[in-house]
Amino acid sequence: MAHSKIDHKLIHEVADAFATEYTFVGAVPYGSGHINDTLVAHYQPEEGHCKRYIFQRINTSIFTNPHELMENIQNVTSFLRTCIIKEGGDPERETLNIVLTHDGKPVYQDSEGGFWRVYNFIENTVTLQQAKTPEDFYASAVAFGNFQRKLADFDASKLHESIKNFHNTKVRFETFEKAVTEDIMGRAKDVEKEIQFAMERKEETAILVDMLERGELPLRVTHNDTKLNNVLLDENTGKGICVIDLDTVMPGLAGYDYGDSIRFGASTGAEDETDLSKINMSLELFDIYTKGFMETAGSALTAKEIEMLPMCAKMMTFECGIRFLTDYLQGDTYFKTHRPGQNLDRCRTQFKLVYDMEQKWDAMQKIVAKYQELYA
Ligand code: ADP
Ligand code: GN1
Ligand code: MG
Repeated sequence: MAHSKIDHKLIHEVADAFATEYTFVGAVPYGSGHINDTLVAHYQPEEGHCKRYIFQRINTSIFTNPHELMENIQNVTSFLRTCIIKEGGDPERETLNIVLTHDGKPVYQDSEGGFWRVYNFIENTVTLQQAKTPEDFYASAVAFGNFQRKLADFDASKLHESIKNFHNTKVRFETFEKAVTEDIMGRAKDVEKEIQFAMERKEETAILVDMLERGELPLRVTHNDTKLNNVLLDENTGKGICVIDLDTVMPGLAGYDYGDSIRFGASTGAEDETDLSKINMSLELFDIYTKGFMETAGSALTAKEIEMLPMCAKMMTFECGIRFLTDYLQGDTYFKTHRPGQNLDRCRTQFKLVYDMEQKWDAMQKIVAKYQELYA
């Protein structure tokens, strides 16, 4: 029942459960996340402007243990808070702050079975669906690089694995192959080209997973979902203020974070653009992100991790492409869609980006080597 319609009665029930300040006015849908139901809620003080909160109904088909999930987020945000204070930053703006329920819990189960959390709204920030300028993208690189640097001392054994095999591209590929074989919606015949594109790259899905298994790449605490709209940028200065969407903070490869950012942010078009002639991987954006990431996180990376960054960018993009295609074949049950065929459009942009990266491979490697020399 966790995915029922969110009506006024339900919103009021949620508002009543949390220890927020002031009088609840109302809440409306917010943001462009593909997973959770996000609302912005307004509260009126006796005088002055409204105070805002983020209400989020956790997608429990995907995050099946919301209690463990929120324990992760509590642990990570309180660790970050201590780091931020030590570094002289502002812990109210530079990390998510959880609002507890009246009985001191980080999550509330509503009368229909849905699980909710509330965060303070971080004001005077923006989230971008696409970099408006290379500087925006650079700012996100610095934010994600610093996030990874700060979490380097976080005890990974404290983390529950919120989604098993999240970036295990080999396992993702097996799931995709099963979806093709089962073809429950009868859609495989319409996407033969896409299926073939994926099949031709099957062997590459093992590269990173096998290196990790052989101990050639170290496991670190990573964010795992570093798209541009998961960082809040300061509205005035453009600086990366706060990394959000902490549901998938888990042990992973440093390159997963780097790669997923490139996948989304270095594209010259939207993730669901239907005109593929508009989709390319911009080397200018690739360069500036690599600069920001290497400046902040580069000195902590091994030479092998750095060498594999271009492969991580390609694999995160390919993996996302097969995930969108799998969801299309399975009837669009995982990612939120707003029109028919949207997951297929998303798959096609990812595959176009993979293709374009293959054409630009030497240049990508040269850029990474340039920043390795400067910052590692
Ligand atoms: P999803 O997991 O569905 O992607 P997110 O946690 O990324 O959900 O939230 C969706 C959007 O809501 C974000 O892209 C951002 O615009 C906005 N958002 C989330 N948390 C905050 C916050 N604390 N302050 C301001 N905006 C936020
Ligand atoms: C989802 O939650 P959101 O919208 O930030 C997805 C990511 C994908 C991304 C594709 C938990 O991210 O893994 O890369 O969509 N999150 C989850 O845009 O599956
Ligand atoms: Mg998000």
